[in-house]
Amino acid sequence: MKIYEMKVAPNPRRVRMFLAEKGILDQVEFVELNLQKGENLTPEFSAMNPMKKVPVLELDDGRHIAETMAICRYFEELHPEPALLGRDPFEKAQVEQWLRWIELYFFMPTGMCFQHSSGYFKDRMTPIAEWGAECRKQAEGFFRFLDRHLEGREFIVGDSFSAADINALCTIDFNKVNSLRIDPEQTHLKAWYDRISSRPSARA
Ligand SMILES: N[C@@H](CCC(=O)N[C@@H](CS)C(=O)NCC(=O)O)C(=O)O
Repeated sequence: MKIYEMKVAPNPRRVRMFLAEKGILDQVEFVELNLQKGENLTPEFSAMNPMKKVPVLELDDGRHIAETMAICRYFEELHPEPALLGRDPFEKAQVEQWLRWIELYFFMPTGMCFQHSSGYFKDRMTPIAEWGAECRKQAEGFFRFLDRHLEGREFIVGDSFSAADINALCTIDFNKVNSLRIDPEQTHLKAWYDRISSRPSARA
């Protein structure tokens, strides 16, 4: 199996951390693309993922799966332990709820703030600085929301580590590109961050 990625990009990192938690990182060969040079915009890559985004998983029989959480779901089905997408119907739904909240209200504004403030992809989109600034406010708001949620909690969902922790950590770390960091007053978020970022998978 191969995964097409760019190692410093946040979506591929989510998959790598997920695989590391499952102990199966070495079952996959990683193929590095340079996104800024547009190596994801070629006809060959579009045939794997018409959305032209990484990560993309290539199975040994040549089939492809795009989308970070679809790839994670595939590996969760193949390797159910440790469960990272919930263990019972309620917990699975809770993890899904949090994955959607993190993706829609945290990861998306984080990415939009980066793209619209930095012009990193100005060869393929029109950056709008005001939209970048608006998205920054949304991302800042989610830091505050997470801090409140994590008071008295070890993990984002229930009493075990899940993909929600992975996705929140990767989003917080990616916010370095927006110069957005955990405020020292956000002590619950900081304590959770220190615990989660010290897991070996965070360096995968
Ligand atoms: N919804 C997709 C988003 C993938 C995505 O946006 N990947 C970024 C890298 S983190 C990318 O490939 N960007 C290249 C581009 O926009 O041209 C997922 O979850 O996998």
